[in-house]
Amino acid sequence: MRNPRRIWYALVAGIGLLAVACAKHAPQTTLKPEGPVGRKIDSLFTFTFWIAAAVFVLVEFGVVYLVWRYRHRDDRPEPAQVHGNTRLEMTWTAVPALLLLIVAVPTFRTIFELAKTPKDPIRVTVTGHQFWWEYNYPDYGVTTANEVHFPAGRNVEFTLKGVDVIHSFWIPRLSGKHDVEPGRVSRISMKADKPGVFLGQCVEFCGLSHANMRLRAFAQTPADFDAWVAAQKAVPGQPPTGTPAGDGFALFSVKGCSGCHTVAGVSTGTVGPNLSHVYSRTAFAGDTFDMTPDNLRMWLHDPPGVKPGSKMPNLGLSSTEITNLVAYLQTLK
Ligand code: HEC
Ligand SMILES: [Cu+2]
Repeated sequence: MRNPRRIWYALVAGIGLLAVACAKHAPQTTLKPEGPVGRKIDSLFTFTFWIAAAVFVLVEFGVVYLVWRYRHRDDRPEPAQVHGNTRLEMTWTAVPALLLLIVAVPTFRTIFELAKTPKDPIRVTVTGHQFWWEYNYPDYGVTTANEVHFPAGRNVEFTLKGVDVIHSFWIPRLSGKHDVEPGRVSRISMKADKPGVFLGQCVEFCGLSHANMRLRAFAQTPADFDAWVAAQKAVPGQPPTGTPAGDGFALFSVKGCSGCHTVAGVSTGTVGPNLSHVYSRTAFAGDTFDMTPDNLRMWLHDPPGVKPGSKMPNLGLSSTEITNLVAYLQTLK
């Protein structure tokens, strides 16, 4: 044992890795798909996994056995040295080729099935921004951010667009990943079996806050989805002057928020998320912070301070200005 401590480290790391597999609360596991697309990918994975596992065990067992069987011993002569064995070489070429062929059949079938355009889908255009997701529903005239809603049991077709760097859109329990590239439009479809909330995130390193570019998908009953669409289409009312929210509303233009953010009936900025109904979301800033007045305060105080690299600048707002702006944001339900 040259360095027993290293072996301990390796052991602890190995056990740690193994323990990860026991996680009970794993909202982003791909191993428990909740829709037909996820299931197709998962069964392909399971099939390939068992073939790979069998090959692994056979090869490793063979290596360990041969090392042990022909290990050096002083009292034993050197084993016969051979070079070339046609039958063996043909076997270990043919068997892997056959295995690849077997794996290729369901792989190709799955690829073609997943590429099919779904019937009667809900259409959502996804735009990846550093570091948040924009969702636009062309059929409903709704634009929102970070949280995407769709009816369960119905196909959703996401059209993916990028505007800055490469991102990757992934809702692990519903579907595979798909890159979101600037200058290129691609599509990915999925469906949730039943209502539920699914977490996802950007899976292509895109800058400082890549890890803070998460997303949340709400699969809803058709009635709940319709209600959500109706609420998102509503034009928010303007708060009465003289109240904190009214002052916040005025600050929204004075402080330049309106230049970057859209609020229906008020402003048309597109640099940041659409805020028309921001307070109806459960979280904000790439699904990083829960939607609470305290968190909004923290955010407005210094966005890049709490979310590194964020494209929303620190606007040097005073405490009172923040109080009023938060009061206004809370009216945007
Ligand atoms: C220079 C453009 C710009 C200005 C000015 C700006 N923002 Fe932002 N804002 C952004 C961007 C970009 C994001 C997304 C940041 C992220 O998630 O990394 C954002 C995010 C937000 C969010 C979170 C929204 C969500 O759903 O994730 C809120 C709330 C917000 N801004 C409010 C304001 C307010 C209030 C003002 C004015 C005091 C303001 N912003 C000024 C660009 C701007
Ligand atoms: Cu990203």
